[in-house]
Amino acid sequence: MERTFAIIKPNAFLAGNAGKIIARIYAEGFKIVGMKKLYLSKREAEGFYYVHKDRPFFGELTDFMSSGPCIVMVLEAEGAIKKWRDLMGATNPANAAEGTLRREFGDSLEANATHGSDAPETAAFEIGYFFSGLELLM
Ligand code: YYY
Ligand code: MG
Repeated sequence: MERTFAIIKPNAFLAGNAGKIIARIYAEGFKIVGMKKLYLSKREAEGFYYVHKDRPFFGELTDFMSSGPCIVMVLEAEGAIKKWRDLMGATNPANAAEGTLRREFGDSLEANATHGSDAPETAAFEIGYFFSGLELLM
């Protein structure tokens, strides 16, 4: 079993789509081993997206991520990292396949509804950024 880290981003949360996304997560066979609602500060969003700090979109991305509540989750499944990225679809909702979450709930490249870790190392960093071991007991 593998774990990945997921976010329901502020645009999806504020549009009332968190419930639909969580239902889809269960329907696809993930186990949600950790989940909480957070309202990130600008500084917390910058820490999370630190890998992108030199990219031109960093300022706007971290403004967006601190513009409303999100839901952060740890998902468990066989091959969870790729499985979750496949379910999310392409980064830009305009390029995301029919049936993916970003296609259905994404509003723009920046406000693309969901986040998912892209590798085991980033999953470990991202899970540890938001969750303590005591929050992930089962
Ligand atoms: O992993 P993923 O979320 O699919 O894309 P990343 O390349 O890691 O970028 C993180 C985040 O930044 C993306 O979900 C939207 C936003 N973004 C942007 O606003 N403009 C870009 N040109 C590229 C990414
Ligand atoms: Mg990424």
